[in-house]
This record gives sequence, C-alpha cells and structure tokens, in this order.
Amino acid sequence: MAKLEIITAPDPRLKQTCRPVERVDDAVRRLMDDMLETMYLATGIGLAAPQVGVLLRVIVVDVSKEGRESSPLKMANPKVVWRSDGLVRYEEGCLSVPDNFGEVERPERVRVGYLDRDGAAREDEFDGVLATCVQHEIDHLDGVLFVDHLSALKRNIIIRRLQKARRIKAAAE
Ligand code: GNR
Ligand code: NI
Repeated sequence: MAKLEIITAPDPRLKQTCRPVERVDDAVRRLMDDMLETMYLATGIGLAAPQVGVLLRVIVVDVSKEGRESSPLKMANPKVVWRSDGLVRYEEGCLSVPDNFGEVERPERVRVGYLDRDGAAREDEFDGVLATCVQHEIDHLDGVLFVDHLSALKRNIIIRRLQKARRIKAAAE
C-alpha cells in the first residue's frame, strides 16, 4: 500500500463530478487500499478519490474507534437509494478543508447501493456517524464539500481562511 497526497480547497479538482468505475479491477482495488492507508495516516474517518486527485466514484470509510477492531468499507459507484425523513445535525470536518468545522444537517439514515472490493453489487443501510460520513463522501464525488451546505457567510469565512493559509504557505516556500 502507498500513502497518497491529499489535495485541499480551493482546488478545481474538488469541484468536479467524478466518473463511474466501469469495472472493479486490480487498479481500482489498489486505489481503494491506498486511499484507506492514506485516510488512516491522516486520522480521518472517510476519504473520497477526488481528495487524492483521482476523479473516479470511489470512497472508503472507517468510523471505528482507535484501538478497536477496524471495519473498513470500500465502495465503488456508491449511490443513496433511500433517505430517512428524519434529519440530524453533525459537526463536520474535511481533510481537504483543514482546520475548519461546521454543522451540517443531513438525513439520519440512508440506504446505499454500491460495488464492493470484489465488484459485487451490494446495498447497506447506515445510521449515526456512519450515515453522515458516507453522505459526506458521496458529496465529494459530485464536487460538493461540507462548506457548500453552510450559509454563504460561514462558507466565505472558511474559504478566505483557506486562501490566506495557502498564501502564507506559498510565501514560506
Ligand atoms: O475525517 C473526517 N471526519 C468527518 C467528521 C464529520 C463528518 C465527516 C467527516 S469526513 C472527514 C474525512 C474527509 O474529509 N472525508 O472526505
Ligand atoms: Ni471530506
């Protein structure tokens, strides 16, 4: 497995609609495995392919607590096929929007269709933080970041902070 570089906003690649995986082949399996390693090293609970610059509909998720047995999910072409009427608010962060957080309201439960690491079609229902995380990752595949769910005011504050952080980093190089 290999560690990949995580790209941060504002980057045009994070705003693209990703294309579906045609077949879960060895290259897709390797991408899934590398993404999971990258996510663990960054101590994230999910990661979408565009965050490592690959514009394919692939996500990985593992919300298990540190030290507990891990339960990674690797999905190609994930799609929400059912969402609950009930909504929950959750404080979200994103590895591509470092050091910024905001409360996002999303369906409390979702049912998701996807292809697993063996290319088999599956459907699973998620709740709790897993439901929030899977929806956050699927958003990435359509070029949507959690800041896009915030008010324009909050979004602009975060975008300006990111641009400033980038300027400071560029000046130091
Ligand atoms: O690590 C992450 N934590 C998180 C917290 C609340 C809601 C969503 C997330 S996903 C995020 C990793 C990430 O950026 N995935 O795209
Ligand atoms: Ni994210």
